[in-house]
Amino acid sequence: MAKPTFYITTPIYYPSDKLHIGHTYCTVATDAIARYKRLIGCDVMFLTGTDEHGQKIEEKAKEAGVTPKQFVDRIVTGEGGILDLWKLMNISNDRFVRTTDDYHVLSVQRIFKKMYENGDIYKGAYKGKYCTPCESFWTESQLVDGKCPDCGRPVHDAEEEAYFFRLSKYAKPVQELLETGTFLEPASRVNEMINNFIKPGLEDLCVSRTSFTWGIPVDFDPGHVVYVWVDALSNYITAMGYLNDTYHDYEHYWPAHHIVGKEIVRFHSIIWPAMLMSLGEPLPKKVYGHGWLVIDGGKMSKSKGNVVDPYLLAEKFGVDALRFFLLRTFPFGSDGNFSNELLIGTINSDLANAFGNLVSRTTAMVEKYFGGTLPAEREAGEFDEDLRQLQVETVKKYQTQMEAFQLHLALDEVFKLIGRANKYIDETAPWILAKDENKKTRLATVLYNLLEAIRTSLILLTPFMPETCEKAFAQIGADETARGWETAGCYGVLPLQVSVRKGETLFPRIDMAKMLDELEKAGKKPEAEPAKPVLPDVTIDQFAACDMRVVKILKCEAVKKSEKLLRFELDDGSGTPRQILSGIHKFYEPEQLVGKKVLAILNLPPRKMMGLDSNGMLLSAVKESTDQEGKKKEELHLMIVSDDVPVGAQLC
Ligand code: ME8
Repeated sequence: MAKPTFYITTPIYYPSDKLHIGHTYCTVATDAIARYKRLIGCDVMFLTGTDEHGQKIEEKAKEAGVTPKQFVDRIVTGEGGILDLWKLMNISNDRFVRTTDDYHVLSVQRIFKKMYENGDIYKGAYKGKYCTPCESFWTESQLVDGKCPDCGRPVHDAEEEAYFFRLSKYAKPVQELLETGTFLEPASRVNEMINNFIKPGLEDLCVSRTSFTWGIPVDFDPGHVVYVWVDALSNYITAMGYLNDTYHDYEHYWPAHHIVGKEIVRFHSIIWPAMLMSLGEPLPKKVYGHGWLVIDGGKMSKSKGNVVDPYLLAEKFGVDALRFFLLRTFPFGSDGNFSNELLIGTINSDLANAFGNLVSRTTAMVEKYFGGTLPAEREAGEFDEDLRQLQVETVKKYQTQMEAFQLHLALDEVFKLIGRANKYIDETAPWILAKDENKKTRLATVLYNLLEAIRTSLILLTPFMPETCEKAFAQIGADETARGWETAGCYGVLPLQVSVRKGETLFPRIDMAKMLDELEKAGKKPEAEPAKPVLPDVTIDQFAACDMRVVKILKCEAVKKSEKLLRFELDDGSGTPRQILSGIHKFYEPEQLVGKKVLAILNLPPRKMMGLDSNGMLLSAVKESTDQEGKKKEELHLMIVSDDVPVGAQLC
């Protein structure tokens, strides 16, 4: 029989900056649901990705002196970028969509055209307040004291030609969809959408822009780019092959379950279904609006400087402990106040004490009393049935909660079982049974029952802590056949003469005060380096002996097999191109530099690097800093000179 399909998505994140713990929270939650669905036997498609167009990215790239594509590439695929973060966090996405991918661009153009051709997109005029120096449109409500919110200068009434989507036409069917009660969850968000957006009247939506270019062009009207939300929302179907030939899974997987933060529920539960209605396509199965992680009640944001770095936490606590903490602590639909104390406290109480201890005590007793392998004989006793019963119930309750995306409640159930198993140890007191030769069979039964309770817990914890559960399964002697969903809650799955392997401590206890101190140090911004003392005097003749000139970069390429080196061909004014090698690849891509004029010293003795001659040296300013671990870092900035300065001009 074909497996049931299950398609789940995260928002596609903006690569305008490094992602923080809030993004990690959403992706880890979605990952746990995807892993759970695979575990119970579904054919899962898990999609995440990046939303790479729009004015903000265009501006950030400009500030950084690179093209928008170079800018997003660095954040998405560069070292320590988004792909690296998901790899680190053990995210099991099946596909990754970037809105700059060719197939997506093509599909979005076709989607836009389809809605235009069926009369749902029309050309009109966008009226607003315009700030000429910023080249930006604002609505009345965005103005600050009637002035541009960015630069504070006066604005004037202006109009620009734009395309509009007939969102108003879909108000009624969208309201009906919201009222089904199953489409948008948690239920509280339904009223919010209806009262705040639908009831006041849905206005048609402006879906094209002409004020910037970093977007998907409207192919039948160049000069207009598609509104970034129309572009972004479409990812959920373009990445399955809707209106393109790159993928062919649209019929198979669509519709999806969308996991999104509460601030973008409006786009997903009003605009997105209206777009799909216009396209005549099936509507999403569910939109789930999760809460925010906040710090002292306020949302994390780069501009507030209060973001929490997932890399740092994963490094200090381990990936699984971090994944677990995020999903165990905060009810998925509500906001949660993040703090390092809470994180350490949860790891210590749930993972080190309750869970880790159960595994280590049980395996240690099997080793101590039976040399690691249990004998086959059994003798039932008091408390056994109670523990066994709870396993069966836990699996059922866990499943109900997981199906409702109530991840913290699902974990509550598992921890009730873990707590019950720890209590069973106290009730049966294996150390007393061990003192009596006649009670060895009973002792073996107690330990076997504990191993079975642990085995069930591990199956249920796998979606949350995949790596740890793998290790713990090995420690309790559970092979592949004893790890499957169908065996959760069953009794007698482990071999009667099961052998355990006491391994590393799964979660060592953390010293709260010491760790808080470490985190504080690591999180502190590196202090400005003191200025270096000026070097001893040189004579004017010594200075004049250095032949430093303006050179133009004719060619620039990476040196094979070298991470650092770039090879430059330079016009130094002599008529013969000069070759110089420079170790600045970490800071510049070759295509950024071609055509630029820079400073070089030409009369240093030639040097060979990676078998190539370097005849001089490009001059750079060195920015020294200390990173979070206290390591010294150097950043090089080439001395780029204005284009007006002629090639060959000497420094004097
Ligand atoms: O909105 N707590 O991208 P984005 C919890 N590109 N979750 C948080 C969070 C926090 N403090 N901060 C961010 C966009 N998130 C659009 C989406 S989808 C077609 C386009 C999570 O980079 C949360 O899931 O701003 C939120 O909705 C998402 O990151 C926003 O990411």
